[in-house]
Amino acid sequence: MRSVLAKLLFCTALVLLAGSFDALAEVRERNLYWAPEAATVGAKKIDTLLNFIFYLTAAVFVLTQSVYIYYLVKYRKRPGSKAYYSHGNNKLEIIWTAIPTAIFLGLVIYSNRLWSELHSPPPEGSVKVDVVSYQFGWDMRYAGADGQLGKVDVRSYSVDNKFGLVPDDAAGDDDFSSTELVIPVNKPVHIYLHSRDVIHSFYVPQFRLYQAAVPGRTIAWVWFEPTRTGNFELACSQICGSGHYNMKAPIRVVSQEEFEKWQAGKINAKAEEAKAAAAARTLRTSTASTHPAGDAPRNEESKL
Ligand SMILES: [Cu+2]
Repeated sequence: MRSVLAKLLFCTALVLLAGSFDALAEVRERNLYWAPEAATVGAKKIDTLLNFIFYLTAAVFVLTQSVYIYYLVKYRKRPGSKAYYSHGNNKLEIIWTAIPTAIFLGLVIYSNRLWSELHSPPPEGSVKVDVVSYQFGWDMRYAGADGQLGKVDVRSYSVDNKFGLVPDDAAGDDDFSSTELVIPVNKPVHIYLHSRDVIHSFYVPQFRLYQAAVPGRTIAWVWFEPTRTGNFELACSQICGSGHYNMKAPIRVVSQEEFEKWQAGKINAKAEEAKAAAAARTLRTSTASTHPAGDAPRNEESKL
């Protein structure tokens, strides 16, 4: 008994300790014993369904158990009382079969409609983000000034090409990257999910979103619309190796103005970077043409 108590105390301490490290994401101060507060349009719809099922099940549980306990006490064994043999009641049987059937059918139809709504094509004008998972982190890629994400191919992945951009596609030249997922509020966000190595999973509890990232595939059906600004955490929820516990990235849902400001800053930085790279290339070419042999001083030395 004492060892069970010690184990329970140890587990509670662990949970409390894990909770206190929650520095990046939204800190939960209320609603601690329920799901975290929903933060997307789809999440709210999922909650409506989940809450309905929960309260219905709870009501049925309380009702059936109360009736059970009542009859258990009422017809307990007492001296002189005789057992009564019942052979059932067809009318009652039909009623208590028909009601659950109708409820289950309703739930099937409603949840199927919700599923297809959440998996419908993303609306026009969604913010497109390429999210690449790897052991053990996340890289995000956004379209540059042209508003177009460059094409990617799994065969193009390399140390210098972490998104697997296809070199011939000019649309990818101005794409910029980020290690945090910054998105505007009240606007649909379309995720293109990739993995560079093993299976990972895109999981945001407040978005009620869980989608595996499979190497070699582009998962293009994930989209959502954030309903409130705040800091959240993108955490991998597929055990993917020794560093899995720490595979996370910050998510910032910001106002449209703040998003545009951040985007403009990133686009400018990318343009500056491209300019510096072009200047370095020109310098290299001119140096090479001045010293066609490539390594002039040593050549002169060897002549001596
Ligand atoms: Cu992972």
